[in-house]
Parts: sequence; structure tokens; C-alpha cells
Amino acid sequence: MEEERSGGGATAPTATWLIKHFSLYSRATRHPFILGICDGTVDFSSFKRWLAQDYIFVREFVPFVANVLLKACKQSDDISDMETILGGIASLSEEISWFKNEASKWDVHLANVAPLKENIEYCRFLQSFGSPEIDYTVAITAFWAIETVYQNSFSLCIQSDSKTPTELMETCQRWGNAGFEQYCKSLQKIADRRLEKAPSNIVEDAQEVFVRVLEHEINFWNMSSSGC
Ligand code: HMH
Repeated sequence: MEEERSGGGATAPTATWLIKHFSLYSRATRHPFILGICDGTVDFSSFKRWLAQDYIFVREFVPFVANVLLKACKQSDDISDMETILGGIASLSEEISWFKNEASKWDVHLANVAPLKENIEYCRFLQSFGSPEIDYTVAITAFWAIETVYQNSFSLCIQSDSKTPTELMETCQRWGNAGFEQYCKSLQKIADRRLEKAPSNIVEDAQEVFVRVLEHEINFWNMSSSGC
């Protein structure tokens, strides 16, 4: 596939990892929670748990992306990176309003929601990127992976043969739409450009972070699916 090829003709690093870690990636993007949305069997109480927990996550995601932006400003060799990341921050502002509005539709009281263990662990992982010791290449890889799991998951639910309940369609569109897919591709392009120039220890760290993101995403879906 054209977009999986890097300039030199070799397979781009992220495409290599998607193949190498395909089983883990599939567990993150084809999770029973998502498959349940697609076939219409999802339990609305699970959806409400996901909604409340993801609101907490997104609030923590803002300082994470701000840290990625800061690293880009200091370390990037391409000024357009900053604009792409800034665009991401701008969308998060609108996304927080969306969560509040969606929560009120579902009668979810966000102020009373405490983060669950898996969410706390994922948020702690996001906070670790505040350290100036974490390289921009590693951070942009994490950013790409986090967004891509949602894009790939929710885009399945908006395919014409899906039986996604009408009430959940807007949520699925939010991350499954073509604009968000394009945005994920631009993050992937930045990550690959950086990875292709990076020393091997940075590439190894980035791959490790990619795997950690997938594990956290699987845990997040598990947390949302299971009652407590
Ligand atoms: C858990 N992963 C989780 N929540 C999100 N909103 C995204 C990724 C995408 O922004």
C-alpha cells in the first residue's frame, strides 16, 4: 500500500510494527466492546461507563498533547508538525464540550465519576510524557498510536453493514470519520519521518511505547465492558 511505504522504498517503521504486533493491535481495535457496538448487542450501561471514563481520560489527554507540542517546538525539524499537533489540541476543546453534552443525554453525572484502576494506570502513563527526558519521536509515536486505535475501532462501527444502535452513531462518527482518519495519517507520517532518522535506541523506545499503548487500550475496553 502506497501510504505504508517510506520515501526510500522500504516499509515504514509504523507499518512494520502494525504487522509485527498485529494480534495485539487487533485485540485493541476489534475488542468485544467495539464488536458489540457494531452488532448492536452492546450493553448501554457499558457504553455509559466508557463515556464517563473516557471524559476523564480526554481531560488528561490535553496536557499529554500539550507535552507533545512542547517537544515538537523544541525538537522538530519540520515546522508543520506544530500545526498538526495544535489542530489536535483545538479539537480536544470541542471534544470536552461534546462529552459533557453526551453525558447529560445519557444521564451520566460526570462530576461524580471517579476514575477506575485501568484508567488511572493509562493516565499515569500519559503523565510520564511530561518528563523532558522522553524524546519527541517517542512521544509523537504514542500520540499517533492512541488516536489510531480509536479511529480504527470506531470506523468499523460506521460501515454500511454494521448494526450500530442509532444512539451510538454520533460517538462512532466522531472517531470513525474520514477527517479523523486523515489526521491520524498525518500523525503517522510525522512519526515515520522521525523514526526513519532516529538512532536505534529511540526506535526501540518508540516501539515499546506503541506496545504499551495497545495494552492500555485493551485494558480500557475491558474496564468499560465489565461491570463493577
Ligand atoms: C482511551 N484512547 C482512549 N480514549 C480516547 N479518547 C482516545 C484514545 C482517542 O482520543
